[in-house]
Amino acid sequence: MKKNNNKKEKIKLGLKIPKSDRKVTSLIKKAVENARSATISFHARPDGDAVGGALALKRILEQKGLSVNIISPSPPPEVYSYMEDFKSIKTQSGNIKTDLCFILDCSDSHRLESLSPIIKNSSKIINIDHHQLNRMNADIHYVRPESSSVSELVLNLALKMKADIDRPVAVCIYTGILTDTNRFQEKNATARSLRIASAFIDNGVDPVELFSRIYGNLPVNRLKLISECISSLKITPSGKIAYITVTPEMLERTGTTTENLEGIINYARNLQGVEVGILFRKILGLNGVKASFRSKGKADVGAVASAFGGGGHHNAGGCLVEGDFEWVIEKVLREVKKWTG
Ligand SMILES: [Mn+2]
Repeated sequence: MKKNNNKKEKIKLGLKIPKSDRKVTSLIKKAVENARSATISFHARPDGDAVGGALALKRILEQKGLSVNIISPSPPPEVYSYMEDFKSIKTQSGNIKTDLCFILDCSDSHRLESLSPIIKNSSKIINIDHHQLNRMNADIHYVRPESSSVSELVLNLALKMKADIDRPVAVCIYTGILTDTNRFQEKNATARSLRIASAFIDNGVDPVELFSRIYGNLPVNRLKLISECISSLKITPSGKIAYITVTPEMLERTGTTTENLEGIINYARNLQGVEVGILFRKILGLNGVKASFRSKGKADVGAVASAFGGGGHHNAGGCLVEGDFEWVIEKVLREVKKWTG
């Protein structure tokens, strides 16, 4: 396939928007047609899906003549700086008195952290999300838990608005799908998300280059953290539960932050014979432990997390449990064992 180097050229995807999404996307389309300006925001400590979805949406709305701001509650990861217009993302609230306010990938307004009060004063709020449980207050809800990513929903909206999907938009959306499906490894790697990726690759998106920009760029201190985490790994006598424990000292020693813990839980879950992987993290200055769960079998870890006041879905969940480190671990393991036997 000849690579297309013209950024402006429109990509022909040959994809239709899902029937069930037509009504809500046409509502959003109307709102966009009646607006002149928009703000886009997303959850704090944004990931590839939040950043990619927002940058794609910005470009699409600008095409329709809107002036658009992206405001992030915390700095977006530099690893995504290859995306067009990345530098335009602001971290200060600035002027958000815009006609529309899009909130992406955010299950709860608390996850907007410092921005949550500002968003409340905004005019029309459009909530685009794919979390199982979404508690956002908004005027229009476009929430699809079955979708691979928010970026895929942004693409559906672009199709509805008959926007030009050019290479920069495709790169952003591809990034969102790739990162949110954990490299096409999780349940949300649907046939449709793979079809979208395939159409983008046919039109000049380079999957090897994007993969190496995102995953072939591992800082040494993160590898040191992974090494410490793996050293902490324990497996219960049944062999069905594996858990990693993380202390603030481990982060300090390796010069890393909690963001660097992303994905490390998979080392526990992916072990042979293991059904549930857990990551326990001691919280600095708090008598509590954060537990994250991943399962690959019948164990419903969302239910386990809910039992401790947290949440999630069948294969992934998280909660914060008050109490001493060792005591919490024991208590949580007992709950998980109800599922693994
Ligand atoms: Mn997402």
